[in-house]
Amino acid sequence: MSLFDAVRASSFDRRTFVAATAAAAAVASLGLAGCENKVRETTKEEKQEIDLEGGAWVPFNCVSTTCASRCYNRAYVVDGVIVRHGTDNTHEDSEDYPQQRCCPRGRSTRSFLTGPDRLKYPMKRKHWSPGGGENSQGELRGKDEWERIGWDEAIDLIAQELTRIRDTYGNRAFLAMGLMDTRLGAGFLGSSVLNMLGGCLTTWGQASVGGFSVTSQMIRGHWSLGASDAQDRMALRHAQLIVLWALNPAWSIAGSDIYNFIVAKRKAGAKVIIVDPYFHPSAQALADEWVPCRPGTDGALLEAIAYEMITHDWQDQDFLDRCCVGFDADHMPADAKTDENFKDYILGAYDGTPRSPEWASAICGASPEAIRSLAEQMATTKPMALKAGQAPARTYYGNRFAQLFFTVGWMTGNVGVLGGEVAAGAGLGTSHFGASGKGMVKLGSAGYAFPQNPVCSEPRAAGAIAAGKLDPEQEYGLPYSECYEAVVKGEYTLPGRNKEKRSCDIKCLYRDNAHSPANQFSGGNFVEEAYRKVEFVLVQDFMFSTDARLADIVLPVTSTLEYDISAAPMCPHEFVMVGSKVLEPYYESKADVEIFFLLADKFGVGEDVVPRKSVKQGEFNKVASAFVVTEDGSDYEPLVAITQEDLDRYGVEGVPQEGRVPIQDFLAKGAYQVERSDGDALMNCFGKAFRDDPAANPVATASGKYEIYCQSLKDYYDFIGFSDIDALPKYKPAFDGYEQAKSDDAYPYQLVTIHHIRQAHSVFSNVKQLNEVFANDILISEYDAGRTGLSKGDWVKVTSSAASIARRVNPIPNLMPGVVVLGQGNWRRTDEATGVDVGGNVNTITRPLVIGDAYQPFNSVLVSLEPWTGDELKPDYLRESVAPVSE
Ligand SMILES: Nc1nc2c(c(=O)[nH]1)N[C@H]1C(S)=C(S)[C@@H](COP(=O)(O)OP(=O)(O)OC[C@H]3O[C@@H](n4cnc5c(=O)[nH]c(N)nc54)[C@H](O)[C@@H]3O)O[C@H]1N2
Ligand SMILES: Nc1nc2c(c(=O)[nH]1)N[C@H]1C(S)=C(S)[C@@H](COP(=O)(O)OP(=O)(O)OC[C@H]3O[C@@H](n4cnc5c(=O)[nH]c(N)nc54)[C@H](O)[C@@H]3O)O[C@H]1N2
Ligand SMILES: [Mo]
Repeated sequence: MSLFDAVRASSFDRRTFVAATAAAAAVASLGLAGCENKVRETTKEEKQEIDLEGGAWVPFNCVSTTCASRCYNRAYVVDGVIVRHGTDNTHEDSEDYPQQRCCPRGRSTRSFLTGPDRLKYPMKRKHWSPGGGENSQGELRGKDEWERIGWDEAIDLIAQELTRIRDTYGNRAFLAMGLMDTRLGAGFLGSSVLNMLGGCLTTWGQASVGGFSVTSQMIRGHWSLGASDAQDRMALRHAQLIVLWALNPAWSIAGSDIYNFIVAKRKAGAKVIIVDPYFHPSAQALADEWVPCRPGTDGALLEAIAYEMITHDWQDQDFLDRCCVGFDADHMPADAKTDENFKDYILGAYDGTPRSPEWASAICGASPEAIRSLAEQMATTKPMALKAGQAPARTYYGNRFAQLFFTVGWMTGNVGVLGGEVAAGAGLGTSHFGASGKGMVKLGSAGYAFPQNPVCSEPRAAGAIAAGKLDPEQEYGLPYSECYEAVVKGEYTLPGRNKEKRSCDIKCLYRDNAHSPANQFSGGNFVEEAYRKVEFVLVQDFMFSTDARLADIVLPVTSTLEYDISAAPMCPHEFVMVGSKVLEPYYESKADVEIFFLLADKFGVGEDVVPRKSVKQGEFNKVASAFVVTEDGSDYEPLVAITQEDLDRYGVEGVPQEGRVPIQDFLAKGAYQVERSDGDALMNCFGKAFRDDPAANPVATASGKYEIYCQSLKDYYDFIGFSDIDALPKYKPAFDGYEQAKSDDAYPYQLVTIHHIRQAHSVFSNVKQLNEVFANDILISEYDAGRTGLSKGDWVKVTSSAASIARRVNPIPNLMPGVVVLGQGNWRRTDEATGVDVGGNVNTITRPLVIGDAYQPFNSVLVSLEPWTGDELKPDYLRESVAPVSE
């Protein structure tokens, strides 16, 4: 059996695919006329080719693991040195078949990977030695000096210390930090290394899509991660109105997705309305109208839109009657425990407060006229694409926002119609993870085998969250947002037990994956104390990152540019990439999986448990088992053809196979992109079958319909017990929300923590030229700046109820008063004397709240701003690296 066949047997379900293509065929048969293809200006790439001599262009995969884009990058390499960056020129550019051009971060890869923060050697903190107790000198973490050590010594020390900790305290003394291991291609993992020793505690929850996940699962039978919600990018061209609700694709999907909106607007003349407290760069490029809305108050705005629709009888009553439950008294679900319905709630039947535009305006800040106009346009322009980013779901009541967003979307009836959509999680892309339907081209699996975690495991938690089935009898570990507080306090909150706590005594923090929890989880003000409390900290990274800085041993890892072949994790819908070696492994770096095998050898774990495999073989396997959709959309075929000569040439094991393109061509080009055209057989119209015949095509909810009134959601939240929700969508003032800001002088501003163009979370945030061009300053309205005497470039202390950070201010005219905006991901740098984070990491001031289904309320934070009176601070691009220097 070839690798392709093996993967094919396990990785996609043919039946779903056939159903999806049937829907696609139905759409295609509508006879949509393909529009003329306009060609963008070509780049200066060809000229660059001429200018450069003595080297070669090599395609590579962006080093960012969690960016929503996956763009085509290439480097001109002379004698192992990158001398020029380039992007996709593998084919002519057109709207239907666009080049996958990279963003400024990808183009800064050379500076990033060979900059001063890059780790070169295994390092040990000078005053740490194994054995625990006094030997740890834990209070020096983050302040100590570093010593270069050899790999043998590093592996010995790690193995010795891990074994001691397990034997002395048991496996629950280990905490594996991070999210999932994308780099190893193994799905969710606590720690591959600790699992070999019998397992560890891990962290769990929702780091990305906030309250969308469980709510979406319960009310519409679908887990929302963008991937399954958004329409095909071709369908977007049929929208007459596009509403971007908290969506800034020019920054969050910078590589190419913003282009889809530009094309959609140009092709169909779609009008674009932005709902956001910030008139962001995408708004500046796309917007016809901006409806400002205070953070976390979207629910009030949505209720007023519903009110306008109901009072004008604009709702799609047919869709509501046939496909939804709970809208009105005549369509209540059988399991409802109250007889409240949405329509009467909105009209004020239950509390005497009609949700009028005037009522909402006082909360959300948009004028009643703007709300009326938005409601009318959303209700009467058809088809409409209503797309929400995740940010409003990353608020305290992100779950309630999710309910209201879908409900109002469904009221407009834009489900299962070409050009219409009600899509959540769109911050993760439209053409990328975003498009509904099946992946058109996908890389396969590396085929590594990792031991399971017997103590607790993220897969169980992830599966349970996705299914809305957390089980209090299961051990899931520490909720993300309180993970560091829990280490400090020795207890963590359990789901389904009335916030009952379980004790933990963590002695070892371990990070062998490509995530940066010390930087990225809320409740970051507990990080230092947590790290200093334990006996041993190990971090694997290519940078001297926030967590690496607090470790006892750091192991330097190779980036994917240093792999012989690197098959990109998480590729887009129509496009896969494969990089070749651009750089030799940086100094003494090793790939994560090589480190895993070194420790497996040390622990004496046999090939039967952990079969060894070279990085090259693993990456090759992903390519060999890649598949691509057949032209008529009815099936898949292997992407690459492989001959015995190829196997010999690459020095890998495998079986020759037929395929769409010779593997050598694929590797040389570095990419494969499915050619698309409007109305092609690959176009999928999400929700069409359900809309046409909901009885025959029920969704996976209790009633089989979309549940505006959702009893199971309410029951589930009551059972988890972290925070509340109602069965009916209802706006409620949030903890640390606008209503509190209004009445509490101590913290008058609402802080929004966005995904900034200069960085992909913590990655790239240390690149000087990106910092200079795209300074991540705290944005404040000109009105508030003027009122409080702040000018551009002034340093301020930003304080929440948790802690303080320092940043420069940038007053702008295009932001709501009362709101401040700061890009997340800056590397924490706590000033030991004052405790203020002068690195400006937003998660130093987000709080460790365990809410909802353990999602993190990153965007419900109230802060004060005061002029900085401490020592003089330098802007990021002038700061020196604090990485240890060792030659
Ligand atoms: N450059 C870059 N791109 C990225 C990433 C990155 O780190 N850097 N990360 C990727 C990942 S993993 C993800 S999950 C996505 C995230 O994608 P998103 O969650 O969509 O991105 P954000 O920038 O957090 O928020 C988008 C907009 O929401 C607005 N907003 C915030 N809170 C509210 C609110 O309560 N109501 C309203 N109406 N608007 C609000 C903000 O002002 C901002 O303009 O981005 C992906 N793309
Ligand atoms: N306040 C606030 N916080 C947020 C968000 C927000 O909107 N606001 N957004 C949240 C979201 S949406 C997400 S998805 C999370 C993302 O959070 P994370 O995924 O934790 O963030 P990254 O910064 O991508 O972490 C990547 C780390 O891995 C390292 N690394 C990269 N490649 C490799 C490799 O091959 N091997 C190893 N060992 N290390 C590698 C990088 O140097 C970096 O330290 O952040 C969340 N945090
Ligand atoms: Mo995310």
